[in-house]
Amino acid sequence: MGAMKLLALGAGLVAGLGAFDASVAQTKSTLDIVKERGRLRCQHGQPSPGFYEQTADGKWRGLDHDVCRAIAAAVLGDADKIDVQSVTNAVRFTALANGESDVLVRTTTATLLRDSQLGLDFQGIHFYDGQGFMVRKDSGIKSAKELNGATICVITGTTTELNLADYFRTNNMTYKAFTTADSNVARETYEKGACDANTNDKSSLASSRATFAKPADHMILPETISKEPLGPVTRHGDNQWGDIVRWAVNVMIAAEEFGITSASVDKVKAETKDPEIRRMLGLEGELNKGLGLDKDWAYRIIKQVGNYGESYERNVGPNTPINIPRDGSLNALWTKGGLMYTPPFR
Ligand SMILES: N[C@@H](CCC(=O)N[C@@H](CS)C(=O)NCC(=O)O)C(=O)O
Repeated sequence: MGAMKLLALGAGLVAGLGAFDASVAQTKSTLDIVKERGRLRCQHGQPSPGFYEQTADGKWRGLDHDVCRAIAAAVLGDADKIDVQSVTNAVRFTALANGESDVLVRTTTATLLRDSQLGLDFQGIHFYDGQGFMVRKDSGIKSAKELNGATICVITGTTTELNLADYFRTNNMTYKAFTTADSNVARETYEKGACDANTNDKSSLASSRATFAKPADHMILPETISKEPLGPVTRHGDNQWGDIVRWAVNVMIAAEEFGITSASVDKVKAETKDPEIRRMLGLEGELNKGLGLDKDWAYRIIKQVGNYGESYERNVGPNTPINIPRDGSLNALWTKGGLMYTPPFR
């Protein structure tokens, strides 16, 4: 492709950010496209351990990846039928809006601008996060308020970059930003000591720290400087697909509330008399109809992926290298003082 053509394409991509019209580009529903293709195109970013990462055999796993697995289980009957796209933060929204992926699940924060100006919709929240700072323990820094004049590693095209500016402005402090679109470069630059602090969502900091040669040499400062509600994103205008994605996540959360796991779902399905569980599992009513899915859609999510708590524990919980405690956090179930709450299955 010639340079001019590339330039034109680039300009188109940028322009597309503000003016994308999903109805023009896509006449077929995403559900039909995915079913015909037989694979779900799931967009993650550069690997972020615990959220989306590749194991030695090339398979993807993680809390965010499990959302894609849930959608694939519901729609295609098989949680493994996924093709992963891995692009940088800077182009993630354009790639989704252009139809290159069916859903974006990659530690992405719901914000007003993203929801209303990029041709996208956020489909619920599956991890409540907030931005923080990581420093080397031997720096002696104990609070973000001590970062005046610091050099800070930050990834471009993120809410992180914007919150960083807000925080220092509000606190009348200055900083030098080391910016990069590449999360690996941000991580490595901080680890080799070229930045005094690394800033990101606290979960991402925990995830990065787990990749360091000496994780115990680093600490995450106590301040949380923003709200980062992370959730899956779909194209604006395809409401049924949006419903599928949102309710796939809801099934995982509600299954935990109802005490149903991947191991127990068969027994529950055979024996339960609970009306709401019966509706969720397709034993009564027709809750599947509006989604365009068969009656076993929710059963398959629980059977093949598990409930939210199972996914949390195996991917980011205290028994993993990521080690993000859940008890007492916003990510606990609402019945345990957290924010994980779904509308009723009726
Ligand atoms: N939640 C923020 C920040 C997202 C973020 O920076 N995520 C990290 C997680 S380590 C990242 O960039 N990962 C690599 C990637 O997605 O390419 C946003 O939506 O802008």
